[in-house]
Amino acid sequence: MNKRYSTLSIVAVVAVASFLFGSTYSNTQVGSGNAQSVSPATIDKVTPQTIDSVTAKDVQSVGGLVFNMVGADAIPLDQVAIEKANGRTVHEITLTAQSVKLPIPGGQMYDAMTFDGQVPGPTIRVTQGDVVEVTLNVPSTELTGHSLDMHAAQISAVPNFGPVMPGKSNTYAYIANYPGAFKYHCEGVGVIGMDQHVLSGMYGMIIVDPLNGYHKLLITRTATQNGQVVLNNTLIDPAAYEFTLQFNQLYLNADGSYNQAAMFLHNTTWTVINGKPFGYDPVVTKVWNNAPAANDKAAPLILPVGQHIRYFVLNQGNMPVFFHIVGGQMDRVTQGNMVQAMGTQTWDIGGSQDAIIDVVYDQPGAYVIVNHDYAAIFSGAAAVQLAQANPAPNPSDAVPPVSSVPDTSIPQQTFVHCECSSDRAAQLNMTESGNMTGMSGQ
Ligand SMILES: [Cu+2]
Repeated sequence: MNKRYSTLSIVAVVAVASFLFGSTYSNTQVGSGNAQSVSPATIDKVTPQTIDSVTAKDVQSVGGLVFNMVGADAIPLDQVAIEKANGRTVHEITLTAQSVKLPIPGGQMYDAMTFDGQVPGPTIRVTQGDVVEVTLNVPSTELTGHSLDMHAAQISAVPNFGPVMPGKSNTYAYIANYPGAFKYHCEGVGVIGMDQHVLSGMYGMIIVDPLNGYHKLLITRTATQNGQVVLNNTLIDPAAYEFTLQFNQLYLNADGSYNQAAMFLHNTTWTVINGKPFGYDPVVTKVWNNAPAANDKAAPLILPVGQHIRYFVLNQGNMPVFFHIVGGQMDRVTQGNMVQAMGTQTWDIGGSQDAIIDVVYDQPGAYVIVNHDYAAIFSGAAAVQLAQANPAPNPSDAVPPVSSVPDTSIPQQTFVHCECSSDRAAQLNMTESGNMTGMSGQ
């Protein structure tokens, strides 16, 4: 079985790699050799408009698929200063690839690949229309190359997301035109090894806030009036207590190395939220009780009752997330700049998809966030939240940097909590205001 999967993976990787990085483009004729196929001619009959498809000629006219042109929203590096002078904010972000050992429950360690020694990588926060100039450093001590694919960019994958070998770095810049909570991740080396790198920890989130801020939140409850039940609609201010929740899986061999055969079977070893299985559950599983490092101990999220809570949720993994809050409902779900639902129980979030979820908790108590897939819940996708009258410090890896858009973020006190190396934990401990600078501990 292992051989079958590795053969399949090699074929798939070569196919994708040859598409992305091959030096020639060969046009495959649509419909050849298959009478049932739809040819361009038959499509023309059912669609009156002219089909302006990408042809080999089109691709060749821009130099083939290996080309050094920038995408529509890419900024040549020598124009970043011009954009700044024209009024755009420029964020210079540096991420460093680091392969480290990180803890899993039971006192074991696994072979993690990270940005900056932490899983997920640092959360980046910008505003719609800002320039993101990002540099990936790969130290010479790394045993493999890495890369950086940012989903907030509309930019040519080649060469921007291409391999950065040990001892090298790569910089590119783009304008973040759409708001959302976008994935960034390593693509391995020319997509080879991408699964291993992402599922071992090389992923993170970049929040792009809407230029004009978030809308007020309409919440619907009921009341009684003159002996009748009436709707009680309230508009809540956009300013919110904010949390990030990134779902993923770990597929591991007994020695903590990556298990690709398990990945192909979706045979999860651990399901993680913000890098840790049960990292916000000190109550039920207690799997982190004996962790030696303070930043590894499980801690619940603390929510103020009756206040606007905003979750930035991102599925970084290999399986769907059925996002559900035990005891809660989602007052609003936003995806792709559109409100998708108001007052719903569970929201499906596919691979590399995000959702911005707004909730007001009316009563104090325990509300547990889960991926409502039982295999996911019982392998780590459960986060305890306590709603209480007074806000309290929250785990830093669940709190994003404060937005620079007015009336958006309510600043929170945090303490260092992370799936991270001891060096990184010490660094975060020294940067007490790390979550106020546009780039948080996580
Ligand atoms: Cu990598």
